[in-house]
Amino acid sequence: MSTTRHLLTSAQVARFVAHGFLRLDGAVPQEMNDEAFGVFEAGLPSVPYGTPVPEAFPEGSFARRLVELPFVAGALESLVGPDPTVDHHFVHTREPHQGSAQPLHADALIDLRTDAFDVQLMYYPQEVTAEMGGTLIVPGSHLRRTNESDTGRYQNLRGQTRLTCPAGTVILLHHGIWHGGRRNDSGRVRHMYKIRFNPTVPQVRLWDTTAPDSPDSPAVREELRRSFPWYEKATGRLEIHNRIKLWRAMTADPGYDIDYWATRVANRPA
Ligand SMILES: O=C(O)CCC(=O)C(=O)O
Repeated sequence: MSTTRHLLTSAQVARFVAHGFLRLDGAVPQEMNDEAFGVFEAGLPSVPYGTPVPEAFPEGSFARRLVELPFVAGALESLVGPDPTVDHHFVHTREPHQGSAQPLHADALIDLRTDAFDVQLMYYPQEVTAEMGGTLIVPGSHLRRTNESDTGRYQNLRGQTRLTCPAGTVILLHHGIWHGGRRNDSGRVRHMYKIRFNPTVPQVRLWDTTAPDSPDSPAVREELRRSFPWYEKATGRLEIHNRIKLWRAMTADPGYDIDYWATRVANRPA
């Protein structure tokens, strides 16, 4: 993957750590959006776990050009580092007037990592309107450990978002995010192309850590302490604790904290 200098800032990465995803609206040029439909129709070869990007997506291929778009490449590099591998890619299609929604799920059956994560790219080549079965996402759900479709019995959660977006939008998601394709009530097909990236380096300070918003800046703190409407008043605070743990790992700062929460619960005098 080519390196770009469009790296994320600390506040943007902290926002990803809090929300579990990052939106890049209209990041893909219209010529590529037009081309995407033919590429999807032709079919995509499967990619086994751990395939380096240049092998998974040969030079000049659509997927390679997609992941090398400067803002996409910069955001990916900031989250999974240079030279990630790929283990899966797939075009998710919601057919016109499709009668049912997909149950809420996470794309992780068993994954207890607290200091590392895969990133899933979702790309929408066309405008997605409210009727078109945009992906439902539950912001802030990615660190609430669940096993794949165990969340399927939840129909709606306060604060969930059903994606609407302009053509060419890319979303990068933590692999643990709760999501699902919605019912397509429109007369138009809706495509979403997903690629899963696995880091090959420790996910430590991979973004632009320089000013103005350093990893311990007020802007970062504000992102990390964000609450979401579906959180329980007390248990919801565990999510902030989980973020502190992840931020400590991602910044190599074992003392990072918010309101002494992680410090307090680590106190075990000898
Ligand atoms: O179609 C969608 O919007 C989401 C599908 C998806 O991400 C999945 O099946 O895991």
